[in-house]
Amino acid sequence: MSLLQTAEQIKTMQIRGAGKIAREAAAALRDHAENLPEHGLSVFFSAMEDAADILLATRPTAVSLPNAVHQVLRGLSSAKTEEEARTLVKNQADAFITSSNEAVRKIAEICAARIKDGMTIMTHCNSKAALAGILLAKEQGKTISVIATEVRPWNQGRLTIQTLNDHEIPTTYIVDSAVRTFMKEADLVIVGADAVTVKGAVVNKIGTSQIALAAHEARKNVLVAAETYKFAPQTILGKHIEIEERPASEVLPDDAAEKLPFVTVRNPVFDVTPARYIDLIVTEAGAVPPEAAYTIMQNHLGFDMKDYFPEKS
Ligand code: RUB
Repeated sequence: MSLLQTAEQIKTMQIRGAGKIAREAAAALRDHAENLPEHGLSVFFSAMEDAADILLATRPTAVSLPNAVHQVLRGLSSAKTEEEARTLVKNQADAFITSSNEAVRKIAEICAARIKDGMTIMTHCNSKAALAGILLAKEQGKTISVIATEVRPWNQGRLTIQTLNDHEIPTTYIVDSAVRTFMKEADLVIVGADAVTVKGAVVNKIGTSQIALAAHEARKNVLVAAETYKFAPQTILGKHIEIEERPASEVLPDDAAEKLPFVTVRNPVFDVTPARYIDLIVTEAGAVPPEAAYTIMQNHLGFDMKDYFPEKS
């Protein structure tokens, strides 16, 4: 698949979920670098910079995307030959993909250790990291059940219930507005993340903050499964995470909307859950309270685009 095809698939959500977006973007940069004709180092640099820009323009919220691009292109400007530059991109992309998959595996172990026999877990959207923990708990022989939400308007919950069903995990499927009603039946909430801010706030699929609020009210723990590359270092300097707003037609078809001239449909697809409604963020480096977000950023992430494109400061 070409880089443009990958970008299009991210934009149209055929490739979705923050971790997968990051891994596919890394692979796209690697393949793009491999396939670029030899035209000299500066042409290679600017072609890779354009490629990064195309990927970064696809969806604005998941910081796994800029963090992956950053990790794949880090140090590129110091390459002395085109061959060296190409090899660097390939090695860093492969390393990112391997460590990303390994991170999900480690997160699964930590989450599974917190899932006790007999527990019911509520989850939202379709997070590979969150699901990995649930699947591992089942693999470990624990008797568990899940409450999974529908996730309007894209119905990512269907993907989640398919996976849970494939693993023979008893699952209750509910509409998003039923989470408070069902919270009393849950023992634990596990969700994924698209971004974690320096203050430990978690940006995830719209509706996550309501679930966290209902969990807080019912005194149920909320775990967020988030690889370290979901942490957003740009928030240290006060930059906000942009919340993607998708087309109104995803919520109400155009022909219905046309008949309702006084109605405006809004479709933000992520929301922000403040740190005080989150008990633990489970990363591959360990489970940490949300207040430790800065430490995770310091120890696990570089900081700025200018590291690899100095002129772009
Ligand atoms: C997906 C979503 C997921 C996170 C984490 O939103 O909000 O919870 O991306 O997923 P969308 P993962 O469907 O709009 O991309 O744990 O797989 O990275």
